[in-house]
Amino acid sequence: HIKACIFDLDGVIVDTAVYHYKAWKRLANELGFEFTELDNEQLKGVSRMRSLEIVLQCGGITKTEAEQKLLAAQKNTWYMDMVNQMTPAEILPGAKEFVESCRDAGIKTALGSASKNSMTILNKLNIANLFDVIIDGNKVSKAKPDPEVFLKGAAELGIEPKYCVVFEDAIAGVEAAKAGGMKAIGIGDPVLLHEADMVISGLDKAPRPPKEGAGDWA
Ligand code: B16
Ligand code: MG
Repeated sequence: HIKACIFDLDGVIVDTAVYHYKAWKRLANELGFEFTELDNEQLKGVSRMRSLEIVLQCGGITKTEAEQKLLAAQKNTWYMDMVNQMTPAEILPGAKEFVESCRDAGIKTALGSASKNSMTILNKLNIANLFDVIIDGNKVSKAKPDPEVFLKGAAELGIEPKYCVVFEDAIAGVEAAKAGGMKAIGIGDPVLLHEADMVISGLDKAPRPPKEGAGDWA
């Protein structure tokens, strides 16, 4: 019996990966090397500082910790310039409707994202009020695949993990949900996300929960 749905942000509710990619590519190019869309796949669901480490590895470059902080801040400035241009039209198909249908069915909703910019993004999309609880990169100390982000979401909602379903597009995110004792619905490639209980192409394809009191959700 499902009592709460926890949603990842990038790749589930909105596709900010394209903006992350443009900003990381610009950083790489200024440092004198190429960064491809395929390289960018490795950054999905990964924290900002870990992403930078991967980018620098792609260029075979090492930087001091102080330099890394500056580079990550520079990337984030470019990224936020793009985020600030976002509109609600960029919400992924069916995402808003699905979260609303959960709420109509009496199911609690939470956001569980690695992004420290989650609040800004949700506000640009006008959907911050769709989530009962928001856990973002500012509230966690351990990155996915550690289950901390989702366990905090469940705890703040007051729902036991076994009654929670997590919607995730990243392998590390699916692993985090399973490690937390939750159900996981993967969004994307069934081969990559084989640890999920079910994989769909997007929230427009998610089975709608029944209206409150109308019985159980398959
Ligand atoms: P920020 P998610 C993740 O979001 C992104 O997938 C990942 O590419 C990004 O590096 C991470 O957020 C941190 O983002 O730099 O904004 O703090 O998928 O967990 O919603
Ligand atoms: Mg994601």
